[in-house]
Amino acid sequence: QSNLWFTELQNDNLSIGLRVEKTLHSEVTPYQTLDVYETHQYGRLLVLDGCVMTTDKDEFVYHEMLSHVPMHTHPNPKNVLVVGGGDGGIIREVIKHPSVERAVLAEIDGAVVEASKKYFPQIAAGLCDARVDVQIVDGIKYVEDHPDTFDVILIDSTDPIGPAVGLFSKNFYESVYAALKSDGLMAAQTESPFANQELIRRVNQDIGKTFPITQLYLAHIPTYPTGMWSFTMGSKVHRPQDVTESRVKNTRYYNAQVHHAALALPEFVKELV
Ligand code: AG3
Repeated sequence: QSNLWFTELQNDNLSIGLRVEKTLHSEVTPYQTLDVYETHQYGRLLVLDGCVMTTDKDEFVYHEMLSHVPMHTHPNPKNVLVVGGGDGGIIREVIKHPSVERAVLAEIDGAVVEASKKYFPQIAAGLCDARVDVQIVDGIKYVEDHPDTFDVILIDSTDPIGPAVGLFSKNFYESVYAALKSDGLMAAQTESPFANQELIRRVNQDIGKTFPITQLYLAHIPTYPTGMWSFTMGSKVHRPQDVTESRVKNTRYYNAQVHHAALALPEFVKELV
């Protein structure tokens, strides 16, 4: 047994530890530090700036829930934009929808895309699909430059510190609104209801001021801080409550019942919205 442990200091008082079998990769990119570890418990682990981004064993929960809840809420999503998400997990789920004609990935750090292709082939698999357009660009600028273009925009960001701060701002949600077609909708990962209450409250207010329909929803992600994770959807017309069945069959977490269950909020979470 190696005695090497990866520890994410989730805040001043909380951490998660995973025993490391092997360090596979470490680099400092122009934007962040990037590490890949082989772990015993969760398989391969991708880390940016010391934070768990994804692991082989639990990535399906996050990637399916950030994509399929909004993708099913839209009746016919053809043009989809993913902001961040350089590992490709969200894109892989998006292109499971037969209606999708074009999926753009706007990732600021090309090193994340390269590392994912090399160390997480199952997660990155969709990046080579003919419908997918990988752009190594600033997502904020990309969104500003493409008004009235997308049916669905998914924001797969890191935590609201460092390179991702701008992806949690009201200005950004307003440009996302403008980049969506007249019945478009968006969803973003919005951290843990146990650890990030102020952020969730603020983001729900800002998205609520920008979009007529706002919906917080939840999933259980074992390797993220506290394990309880939130996502926030903003929609111009379509309601997540109106989904009746799943259009994708090859999922491991998402189905129509899970879709509706994810919209049910515990009392202490309701207070945040
Ligand atoms: N997006 C990062 C979610 C935030 C995790 N935060 C943390 N570990 N402190 C993940 C990208 C996966 N495509």
